[in-house]
Amino acid sequence: MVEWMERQRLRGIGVRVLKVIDSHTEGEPTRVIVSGGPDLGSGPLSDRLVRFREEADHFRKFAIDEPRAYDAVVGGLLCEPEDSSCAAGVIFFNNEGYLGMCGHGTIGLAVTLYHLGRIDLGIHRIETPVGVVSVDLHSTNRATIKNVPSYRHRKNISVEVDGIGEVTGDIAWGGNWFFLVHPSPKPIEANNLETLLRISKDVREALSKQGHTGANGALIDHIEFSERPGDAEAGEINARNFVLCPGGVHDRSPCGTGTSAKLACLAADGKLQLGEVWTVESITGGRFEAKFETAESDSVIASITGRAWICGETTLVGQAGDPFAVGIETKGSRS
Ligand code: PYC
Repeated sequence: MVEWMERQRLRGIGVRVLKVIDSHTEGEPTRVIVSGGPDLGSGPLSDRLVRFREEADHFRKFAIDEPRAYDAVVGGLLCEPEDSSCAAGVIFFNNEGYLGMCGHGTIGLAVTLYHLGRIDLGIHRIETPVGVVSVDLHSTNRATIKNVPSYRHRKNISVEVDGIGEVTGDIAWGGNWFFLVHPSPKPIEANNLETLLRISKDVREALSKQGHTGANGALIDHIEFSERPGDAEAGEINARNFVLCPGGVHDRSPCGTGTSAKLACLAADGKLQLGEVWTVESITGGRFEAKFETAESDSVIASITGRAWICGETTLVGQAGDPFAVGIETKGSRS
């Protein structure tokens, strides 16, 4: 019913035009809406996110669902920041809903803003629904983000997963909620991708069924498996990871918020020292270099360095009467 009403609403609007810039960060796509997006008013971005979800969710679907995009695309709605010391505000979203923060997306956003001539190289503050982050744009294609404080919420949580048995991991916050499993239940190799997707979805379902959440009952919607590199790469990278995103697809990059959550766990266990560089490679070969500073209490501020490239400047059009103007639901593939 809600879906039907959204379709009617978009049909009623008639022709819709969104200007977007596409980039990818270490292989993971970001689509920034630069004009034509919903007017969410002013106030904290966390409130504007609620308005986006409740009143304008059809824009999210229009911008990143098929037939105009595909499941891996993360969208970013460029917003006027409330805090005037910030260069921009952004609300990130995906094929399933909304994100608190997005690490690869913030690197993509910085490269996009530079491409548009809206920022120079150097350090900029960016407002997100979960707090202000900063980005240091080193060159046209390389940036370091400093994330919101990241922390481990629970250590060594075990869940029983059908067909696999007991899987143990940590629950941690890095701007989104993660369950981090080490070592990975299956080797992190491209030819295991389907199996990793299936197992990670089963782990996520088991966590939810067995009542495990982030702080204040928050849904754990990202699952990260990691493993040590093989001998050949041991000097180059510290770990390889696989991250399941909320919409049922894997992050092509090593996931900025997931890497932040991982650093919080490594720091809490004394396995990574202040300022020490942790290089992580995704299942598709994208790399981030990460390190942390201590924040207040038991959290860390993670810095994540990666590269992004502009790959499209597009005008998305929704003509009146288009039955797929609010996207094609591919929910089946997400479960
Ligand atoms: O880089 O934080 C990230 C991210 C979250 C979901 C996809 N990428």
